[in-house]
Amino acid sequence: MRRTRPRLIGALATALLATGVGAGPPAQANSAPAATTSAQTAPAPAKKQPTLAELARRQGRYFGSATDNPELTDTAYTALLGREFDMITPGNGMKWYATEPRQGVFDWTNGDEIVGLARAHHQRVRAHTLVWHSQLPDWLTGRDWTPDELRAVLKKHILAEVGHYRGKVYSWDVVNEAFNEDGSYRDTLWYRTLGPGYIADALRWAHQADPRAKLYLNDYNIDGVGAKSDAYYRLAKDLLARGVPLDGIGLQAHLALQYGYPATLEDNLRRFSGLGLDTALTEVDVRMQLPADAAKLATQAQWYRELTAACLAVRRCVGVTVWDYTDKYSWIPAVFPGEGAALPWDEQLRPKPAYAAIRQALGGGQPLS
Ligand code: 9MR
Repeated sequence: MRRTRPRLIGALATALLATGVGAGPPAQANSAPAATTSAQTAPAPAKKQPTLAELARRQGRYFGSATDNPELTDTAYTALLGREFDMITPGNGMKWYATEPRQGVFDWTNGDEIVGLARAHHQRVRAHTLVWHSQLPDWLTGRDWTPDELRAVLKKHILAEVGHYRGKVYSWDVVNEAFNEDGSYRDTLWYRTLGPGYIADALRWAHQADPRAKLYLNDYNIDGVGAKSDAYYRLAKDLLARGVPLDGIGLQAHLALQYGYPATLEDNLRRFSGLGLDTALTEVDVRMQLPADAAKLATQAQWYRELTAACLAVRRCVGVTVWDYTDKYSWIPAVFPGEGAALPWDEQLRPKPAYAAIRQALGGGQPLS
């Protein structure tokens, strides 16, 4: 019996914390005082803060987050995801390994779950991604294909997937990460077997299957002007000249404090706009070497502020998406050991200085000091 007491106290403390007792005032106190005698003594009801989505909408933009199916059982996480954002990207659920695990056998379970959740919260979906060299099923990578065979496989996949989500998604990342750092074509299954024409083909098939979806090419390290983003600029110009249905360029913006802020981001967005294309920041995170400290978090906040402002400054930049919103579910620590803390909310879903900085850039409030 003696051992039950600490447990009870622990459970009580957890329950109190969960209801906000002892944790300071709730962030969004909406309740009016229970009984007041005079209007003069009644404190003004606290105003509900606009969300990132609401702030972005006032600027004619969206503010989005990626998410992933395993996280959706976390109710605190999904509540914030549903509240704060108006655009959702499935981090993995629409990739080839998930959607066509066996040749010709399609599985929409994960993608549908995320589209359903987005709908329930009146959010749109940036669908991701159709043609990529990574996260392909073994049946596709485990054998050789003739060009004719592979073209047929690719066409069938795109028509099936884009057809399934026709009318349900805002945009598609049709081709993901097609170039090397020096601007040469990445040596992938697609390029090796089909040549560079696979990109135009993929865009045409996607357009055929959902004429209203905005079709994007998407890549990392094309945030600033440089050899790799030049390659996209040339390709985009060429595709448009040939009447290929391309609507936008997605700049992933996986940034790292140790590599510096891409100072030419805004110029880069502007030159794509000049071609008549939309742009978007599609997978934003700003990682750092751990442990995080106040100075690093302040720099990170400044970067989030700047990149958000850069998008607002360029007419055709349609929105910003963070690659999940909380450090709890960031891909960074698993891939870059010793790095992390890349997102605007920490692992306990508490907003970091970056969150206030984004709000400020969107015109909605002061940064945290
Ligand atoms: O967030 C995704 C992560 O869960 C996967 O393990 C990873 C596998 O490569 O892919 C992540 O998302 C990537 C995105 O699809 C394309 N750009 C880079 C992202 C981070 O790797």
